[in-house]
Amino acid sequence: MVRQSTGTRYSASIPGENVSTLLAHGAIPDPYYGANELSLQWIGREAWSFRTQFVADDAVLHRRHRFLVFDSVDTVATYRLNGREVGSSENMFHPVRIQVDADLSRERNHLEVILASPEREAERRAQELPYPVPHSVYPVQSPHRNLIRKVQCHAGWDWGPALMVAGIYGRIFLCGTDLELIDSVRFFARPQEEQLWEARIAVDLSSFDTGSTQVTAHLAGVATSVRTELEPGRTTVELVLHIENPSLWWPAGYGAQPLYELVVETGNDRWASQVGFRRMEVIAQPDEHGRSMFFRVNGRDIYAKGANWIPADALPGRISPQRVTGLLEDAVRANMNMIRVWGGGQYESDHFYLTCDRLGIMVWQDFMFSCSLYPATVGFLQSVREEVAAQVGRLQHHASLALWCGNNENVGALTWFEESMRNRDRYLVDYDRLNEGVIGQTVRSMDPERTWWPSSPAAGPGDFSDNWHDDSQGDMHYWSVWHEGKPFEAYAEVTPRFCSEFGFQSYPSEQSVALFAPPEEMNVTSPVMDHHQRHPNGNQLIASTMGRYFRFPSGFAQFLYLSEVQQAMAITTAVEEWRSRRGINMGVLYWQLNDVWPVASWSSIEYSGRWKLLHYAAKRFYAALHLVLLPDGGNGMEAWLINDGEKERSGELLLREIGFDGTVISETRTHFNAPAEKAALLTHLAISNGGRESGQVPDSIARSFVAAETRSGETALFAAKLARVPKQCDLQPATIGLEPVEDAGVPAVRLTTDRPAFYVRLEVPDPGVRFADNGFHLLPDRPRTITVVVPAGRNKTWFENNLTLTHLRDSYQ
Ligand code: BMA
Repeated sequence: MVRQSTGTRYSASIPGENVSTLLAHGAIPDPYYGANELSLQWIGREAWSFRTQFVADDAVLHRRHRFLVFDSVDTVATYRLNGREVGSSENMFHPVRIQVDADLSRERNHLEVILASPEREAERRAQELPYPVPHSVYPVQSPHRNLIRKVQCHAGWDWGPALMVAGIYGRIFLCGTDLELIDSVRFFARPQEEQLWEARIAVDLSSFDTGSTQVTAHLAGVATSVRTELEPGRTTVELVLHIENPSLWWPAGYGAQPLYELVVETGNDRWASQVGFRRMEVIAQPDEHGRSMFFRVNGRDIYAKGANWIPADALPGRISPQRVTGLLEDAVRANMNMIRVWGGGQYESDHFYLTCDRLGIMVWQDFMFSCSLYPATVGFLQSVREEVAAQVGRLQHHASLALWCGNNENVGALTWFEESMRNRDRYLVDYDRLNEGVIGQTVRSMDPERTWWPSSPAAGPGDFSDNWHDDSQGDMHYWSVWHEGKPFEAYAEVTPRFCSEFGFQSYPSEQSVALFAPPEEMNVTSPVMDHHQRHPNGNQLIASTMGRYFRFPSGFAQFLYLSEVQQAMAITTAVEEWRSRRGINMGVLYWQLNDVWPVASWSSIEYSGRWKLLHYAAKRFYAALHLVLLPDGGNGMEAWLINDGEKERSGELLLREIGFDGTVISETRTHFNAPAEKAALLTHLAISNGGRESGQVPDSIARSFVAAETRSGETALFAAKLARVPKQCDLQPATIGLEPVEDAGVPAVRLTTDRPAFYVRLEVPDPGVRFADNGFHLLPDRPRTITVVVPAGRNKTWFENNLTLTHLRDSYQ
């Protein structure tokens, strides 16, 4: 790699980028530590080049046409082969295929990819625009990121650093052909009659001559071929296969994920991947509440449960298949069945989508446009047309791909800027040219059977309202609790048909904070902590929410812990309310699953990979069968059983009011029936004076809480809930016993307590440790045994010596 302005050279590995390379050479400090990011902004203002030498394979040299192919080049690039310029590109979201017939030498070849400064390139384009096209601005921000086709959050976000990397990702390879190459293979499967499916396979070919080729498809033991005539240019060939009785692909929790290998061969090329048989529909139909919004798979109405995905790292060079697999497996471990690939990030790797296919994670796929207005110039639209065709061609065959969505919050963005407020018509026309005119039109022509959803949030196609506050139709981004500072109780005031975003921030663990802050900065409002908080008033919102609900924590460690507790509490409140309205609401995706660096954010898994308490809470609140206690609006509590399963459940419910000293104040036992695929109100419990004691100062001190238990066959469920906000509860100090045990050969800890303890957190200093449950409530008469998965290299003794425990009463004096 060469820094163009100085000629300084560094050995580099590809896939990778300049920032990771400089760091590996010790040429820059860690961009994630302290405020180092600020001193590294020069990197994005420089041009860089990557050089290599190679000898071409005979197999390629013998072909009539030869190509150099790059999966993704970030961003504005010129290509030189053996000293001659052979091509250029300006969009990292489509592959670059450069014809190098005469330029490829039989001897050693010298290849150079020169990457212009992304920041200067964006600035140059801004100068050329006939009128400004604004974008959202965060505390550290590279300007005009919306004018170049690069991962939008590389320029800085409200959870991410501004690191305008330049690099090359995915594969670089040479290929040769005498006539044609396969650009993409699209797969359309539908049941024809009982047990018989028709699989239509569209093979998109590029031909470089006139001639003919044989196209063959193999699937599930069946094959078919067709001979086709080719002219130079693009041709699509269709093949039809009939597959008897294929096993159906289901979302996680609803059934298995059988996948079939699909192989397409032509005279000169071969393509292979995996496909699944399923019918995926989005049901957006008028009903008594407005218009529905839910996914129906193989005829079953699916309740979508999941989170929003952002890139796995701010530095693309650090994103490995292992990390992606780990995050997706963690999503499924928390009972998720859907991930939204958010529009400010990137179209993910093939590995990502294959993993989603394998795990049963439905993918809500945004196109990569976010929180901004975008130009509608001829060149920009043409570049996006190529991008969309490439991405639809690459991803369309995946069973997991559930829906195409035009962008993130770009309709809302029309109201964020002075320019677009003053001249909405101009910007709305531009929006529509890009959104419907290019993206929607390309999607519909290449993938007519999959739902095209114009934006997130959106009321639906052809509707240009921003849908932020409309819970009658479409998908909703419900941000009133975080951005508008409303109390958690406000979640109950809306019933989104499908909530594709809502979130609440927390800090990561002390261990993660140590990745960026020196000991003397371990104070929530220290400069470094402020630097790792990108939401302009995020720290104030976290602290003021603590004041609203909790007794203020006694120290820094307690503050971090409590920030996780309140985040888990916020999202649990929302999900439990909305799942109890199953039918009207049919999906929840919280913001956000993961982090791109160590930071205060809305994520449930921190950058290190450690699960925050929210992720453990998600495992509980997304369970297919979930027992919920909800305030009844008065002094009592309702017990609900949410049943996503196909079977009705019946059994016994025990509902108790318990004092904070552990004394049972009252209890009721009832029989319940909870129908399949419904949320059922089981019973109601009046609490003695709402858990309060009158005549006390303050009069609102609560002395009790509610616990519910159900037993239905082998399945036992438990829920406990404070009847008042935690700061008003007279929580008692508890002595918790921790005993390392084994549970069926698996390491575990047994916990006992002399008093009820809330939000009990187990912690060890290794982000790879997974507890079967964490952040739970512990009662004296309900000891718990929690199994633990300890990463390789850590033994039982290490675990026992490093395990610590805290709970809510311990967070304050
Ligand atoms: C949303 C997202 C992101 C953002 C988040 C938190 O609306 O789409 O743009 O990071 O809010 O503010």
